[in-house]
Amino acid sequence: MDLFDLAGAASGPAREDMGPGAVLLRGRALASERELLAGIAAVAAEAPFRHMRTPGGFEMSVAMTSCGEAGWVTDRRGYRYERCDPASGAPWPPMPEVFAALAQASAAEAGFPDFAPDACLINRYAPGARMSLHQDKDEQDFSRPIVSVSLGLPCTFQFGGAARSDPVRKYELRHGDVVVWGGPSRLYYHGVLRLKDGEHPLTGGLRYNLTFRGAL
Ligand SMILES: O=C(O)CCC(=O)C(=O)O
Ligand SMILES: [Mn+2]
Repeated sequence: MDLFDLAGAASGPAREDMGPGAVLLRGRALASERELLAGIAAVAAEAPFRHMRTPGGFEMSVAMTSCGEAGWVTDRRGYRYERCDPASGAPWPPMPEVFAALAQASAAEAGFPDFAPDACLINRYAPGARMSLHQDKDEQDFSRPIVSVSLGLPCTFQFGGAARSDPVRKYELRHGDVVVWGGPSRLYYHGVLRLKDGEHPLTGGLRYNLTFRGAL
């Protein structure tokens, strides 16, 4: 370790600019990694992970569930937020306090001090799962940012621009990393390349992603 590394370690994890209003906060979720994973398990015990279908009829490779006042769903009728889990008819599980606190603190650090998420989509990737380039545009009000937390196996995250054809940059997202995008980049295209095989001490062969939104 040289002096530069020591200085970096002393001043906390790095912060990388990804574009206007978009920032990668390395390691911001590490301090609450166990509580976050316990929260995911508690939510999934009530609202199990499922592979939903796109409006075009394709089964998504990513398994999903949600918590908070609304959950993101897709089926033949389209993409939308629902207050109840269609699988059970019951309201989505409440958002664990540790989720909301991390989302709020991360958004504030990225320059969005008043973010209070009402929805958290939980994505679970097994090796081979991917999420193609898309915009998050099913929310009511785009003045609120997206906060995305990565846990478990690393992935390659693509972050582009306002048009699907804009060039994309690739970022390796590792366990504990948080990405926030809002303001001018709120509707930027993004996606996740096929997850590679691996083994993580806390999640085994899986990657989890929490995306916090202001949906309603
Ligand atoms: O898994 C990720 O890092 C991104 C997930 C995502 O873009 C989404 O759920 O809309
Ligand atoms: Mn997205």
